Amino acid sequence: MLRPHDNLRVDGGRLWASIMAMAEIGATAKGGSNRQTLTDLDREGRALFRRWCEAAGAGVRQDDMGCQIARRDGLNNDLPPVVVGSHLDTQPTGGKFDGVAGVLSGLELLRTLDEHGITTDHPIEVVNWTNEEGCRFAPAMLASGVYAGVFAKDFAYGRTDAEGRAFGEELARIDAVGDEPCTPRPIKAFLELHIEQGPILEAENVPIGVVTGGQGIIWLDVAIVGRESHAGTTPMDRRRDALVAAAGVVTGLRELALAHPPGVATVGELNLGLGSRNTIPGSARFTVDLRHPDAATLAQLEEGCRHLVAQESGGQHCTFTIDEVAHTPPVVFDPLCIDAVRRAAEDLGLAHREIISGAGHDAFYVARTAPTSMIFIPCKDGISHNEEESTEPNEVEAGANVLLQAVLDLARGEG
Ligand code: HGY
Ligand code: MN
Ligand code: MN
Repeated sequence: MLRPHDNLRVDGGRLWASIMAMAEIGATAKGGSNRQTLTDLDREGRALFRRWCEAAGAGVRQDDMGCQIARRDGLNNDLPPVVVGSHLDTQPTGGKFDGVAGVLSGLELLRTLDEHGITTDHPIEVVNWTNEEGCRFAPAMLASGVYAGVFAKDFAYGRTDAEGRAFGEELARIDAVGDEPCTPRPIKAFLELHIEQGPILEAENVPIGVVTGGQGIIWLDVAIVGRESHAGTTPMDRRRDALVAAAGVVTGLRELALAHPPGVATVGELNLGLGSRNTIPGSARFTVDLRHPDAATLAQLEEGCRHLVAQESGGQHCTFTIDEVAHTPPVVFDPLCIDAVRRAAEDLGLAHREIISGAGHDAFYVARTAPTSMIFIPCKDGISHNEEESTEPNEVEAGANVLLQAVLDLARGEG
């Protein structure tokens, strides 16, 4: 039985053009994006998003973590909104689509409803979550984490980047401190469209991922301290080489992850301080990113990592510290939201498959406060957090149509 607007579709060309226009802000020489959170480029991208939303008839407000919330009123504004969104901040060598595809698919939803004069029963909101990436200010998903009560606002405001600049100061510097508290509000449902950032959908030639949950994530900061000494005069058995200890941890982590499939372990940042080719490294600071879909196995990975740091440090007569930066347990999304995504894909005649998210997303934290699910679209070779990240116009359009139809379904009032 056809329901109103079942035949409504987004304008895929307009959506693609908007993604390309956003990509010009912080464009890198290799065709990617470097629009890191709370930089002047982020401010520019936020201003563009605001202008676009206002032109589509939506009002835009900001909360005190800088999240932008574009709202299209419903027929009954006492009803909780159906919310979509993702993030506009990027990695330093990021791609055009990570986060942006989800935010601008939400914009396209607003534009489509506006041009067809359609008002849904429930209001609709589109959110640009601040600092999803966590590369400039760790941890990742910082604003959605504050929203869900995982992080205190003061903790977030005090986070500093590599130059020592504080999150709260940078938020104020780009005029992104809204007066609305970044705290849970009544939400009917939250849906986040995102590129898969992995190889499964492309390999199976399936255009839509119905995301049922996400793997758990642990971020650790490790500091190993040995003793600087002369590279030429210090015998091998008298060294306290922090880098040798760190290297043992890096290679041990690889073996640990391989022994716990499909777990993954990554050391993405390693810092030796000033460093000198003829001085034995006395200090090695590095990050550890551990992930697994099973909570107990993720705990085993963490325990194994801690053991490795102690063992390798001891082997080099070094001391060490390990600080936990974030711990996000595995996430299970809401069955009704998952069904809405699946039904939309079916009604659109799009092949789809259930999938667990390997990457972290704002939806992981929002899911603690409201019914939530995600829609994945393929990305070329499964590559992301890379300037070559890419997807196809028809793939973004298909995902945006699933988002549109799922939202229309969820935004129908009872009765
Ligand atoms: O780390 C993540 O999975 C996300 O890209 N912030
Ligand atoms: Mn993302
Ligand atoms: Mn990312």
